[in-house]
Amino acid sequence: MPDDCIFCKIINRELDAEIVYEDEHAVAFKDINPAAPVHILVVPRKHIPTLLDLKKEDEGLVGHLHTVANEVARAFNVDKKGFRVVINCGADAGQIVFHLHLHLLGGRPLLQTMAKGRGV
Ligand code: DGP
Repeated sequence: MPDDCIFCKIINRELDAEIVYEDEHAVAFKDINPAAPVHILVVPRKHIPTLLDLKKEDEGLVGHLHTVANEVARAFNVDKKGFRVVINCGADAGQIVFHLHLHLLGGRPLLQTMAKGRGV
C-alpha cells in the first residue's frame, strides 16, 4: 500500500469515512463530495491504482465489486428507479484518487450524458 493513498487509509481505518458495506475483498463508503443523493464508492481492499492496472487475476475481484454495487444499490433503495456505476480512469476522466473505485450514483434522475459535470 502506498503511504499516501486515501482509500487505503479509509480501508485500514486510519481515516474516517461512512462505511456502508465491507467484506474480505471490498469496502463501500459514502463519497465525501456527493454528486447525487446516493453516492457510494465501492473499492477493492487490494490497492490497484487504475483500470489500466488490472491483471487477469483481478477479473474475479472486479466482478465482485459489481456484485457489491448491486447489494448496496438495493440497500439504499435505488434498485427500482435505477442508478449509474462509473469508473474514472486517468486525467481526462477526472480521476483524482488513484485506487480503483466504482462510483454508485442514484436517488435522482441522471439524465446527463456520461460527461463529468459532477456527474462523476
Ligand atoms: P475520482 O477519482 O474522480 O473517480 O473520484 C474520487 C472520489 O473520491 C471523489 O468523488 C471524491 C471522493 N473522495 C476523495 N477523498 C475522499 C475522502 O477522504 N473520503 C471520502 N469518503 N471520499 C473521498
